[in-house]
Amino acid sequence: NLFFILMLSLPFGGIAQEVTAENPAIIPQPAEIEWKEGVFTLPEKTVVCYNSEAKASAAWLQQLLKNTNSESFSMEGEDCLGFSLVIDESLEESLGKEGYKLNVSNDKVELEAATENGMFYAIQTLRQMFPAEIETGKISEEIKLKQVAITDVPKYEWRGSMIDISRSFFGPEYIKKHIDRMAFYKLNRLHLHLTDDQGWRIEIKQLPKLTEVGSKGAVKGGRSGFLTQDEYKEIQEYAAARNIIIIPEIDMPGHNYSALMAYPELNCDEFANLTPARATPPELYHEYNVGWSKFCLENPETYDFVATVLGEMAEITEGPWLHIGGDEIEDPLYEEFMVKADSIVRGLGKTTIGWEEATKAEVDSSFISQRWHGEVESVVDVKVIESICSSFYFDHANVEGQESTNNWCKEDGVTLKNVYDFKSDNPNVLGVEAPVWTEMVLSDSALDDRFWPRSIAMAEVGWSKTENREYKDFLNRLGKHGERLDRMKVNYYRTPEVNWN
Ligand code: TNX
Repeated sequence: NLFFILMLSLPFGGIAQEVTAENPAIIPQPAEIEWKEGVFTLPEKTVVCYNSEAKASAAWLQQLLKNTNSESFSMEGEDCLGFSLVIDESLEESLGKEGYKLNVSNDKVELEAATENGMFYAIQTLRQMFPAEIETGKISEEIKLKQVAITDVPKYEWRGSMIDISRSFFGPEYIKKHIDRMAFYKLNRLHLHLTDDQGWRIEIKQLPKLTEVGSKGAVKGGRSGFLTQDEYKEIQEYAAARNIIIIPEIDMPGHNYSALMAYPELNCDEFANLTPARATPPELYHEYNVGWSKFCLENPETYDFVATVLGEMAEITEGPWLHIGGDEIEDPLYEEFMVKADSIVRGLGKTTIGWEEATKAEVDSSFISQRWHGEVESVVDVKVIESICSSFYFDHANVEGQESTNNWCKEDGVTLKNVYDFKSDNPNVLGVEAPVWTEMVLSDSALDDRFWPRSIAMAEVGWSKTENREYKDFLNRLGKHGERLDRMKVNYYRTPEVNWN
């Protein structure tokens, strides 16, 4: 095992010489990392000491140590045996809100950060230094960690992942599993595409038909269902403990047939132009076409509906953002709608995010544009999230010819290298985010295959300095994560480019 050090006793009795194996694979690559010659041997008894700010963080470390041979407990103060955790807000100047320092020396492991979030990441890095067995059970052998000095800060503040739970429903169990995996790779934003033509997936108490009627559909072969507000809040809390903020998307004014089914008065023309609605009575939609359904924008009641939905979403959402979609729709009143919807969101005390088309309208300068094709000439100077489809549309094939993929943006698929090579020259960039649309992703294992390992490449794009990134070196480190991903039960696409361990 690469994580262990082979100890050779010299024949003439005396000092043991350490022959070090390869360094453990840390992903994403830290800003500064210096491996040392020696090791830290985990003692049979450890005392994790922490200052009062780091109390909750100590519990995370404890969770890791319980799978080792060391008997461990934690306490506030400075009587440490092996591990010390310090959270000190004055470190924010050098480490930011998410950075950390991790020092493994001869007799101790020291973790420092300005916030619980930074400390959480220090622990994730440490976790990657332990043998992969730690993911699944107790290791009974003695554990040696390589000595190292790490100072780490992220490149971008936005390192996101998006699940389309509308086309095909993925519930709390999958979402939490995804949050765990994201957190391990220091991803910090989870965008949930909650509504689309095929299904409405979030309970709105004042508009019960949205879920009574609108949640019943899905693409052919996909699951239906919805999140109750309580489930949504629980997911949000689970995510927050792992430094992940949930961004809910209510896609408007198009992509909303499921809402039109529930409340037909939101249509201008009683479904006359809507493809599936030609059936009487109208049926839920199970196909893949986009760009055909929309709210009646002349109708003032449409705005009541929008205000009610966004009002409830703002109430249950802890994060500062609401995503209002805005993609793929033609309407003479489109721009006016986006401006009004943006102001409704701001009135609720949140910041608006929308797909890049929205910036054809004079939205507020606080608006955040999520770029997917990168072709819209924005009329406002706003911050952007890069989700450029040729690099980050993970519904696309991992490799040319992969089954059950629609590769409209890039015929030969979005390869690991396409992801890794992404660079933004946009001065307003907040970071990166990869969506998986689920028109053709019907099972948990298929969704895993689309997310992994491409999300790991994106995590490094989002976290690591450009000058610290090198594709061959990344592939090498990624290969060493194979066993760990197996143990975490991730059904990742085993790209032949990587020598998986
Ligand atoms: C475009 S990207 C869409 C989605 C589809 C996706 C399929 C965007 C804002 N809209 O509605 O699911 O392509 O790749």
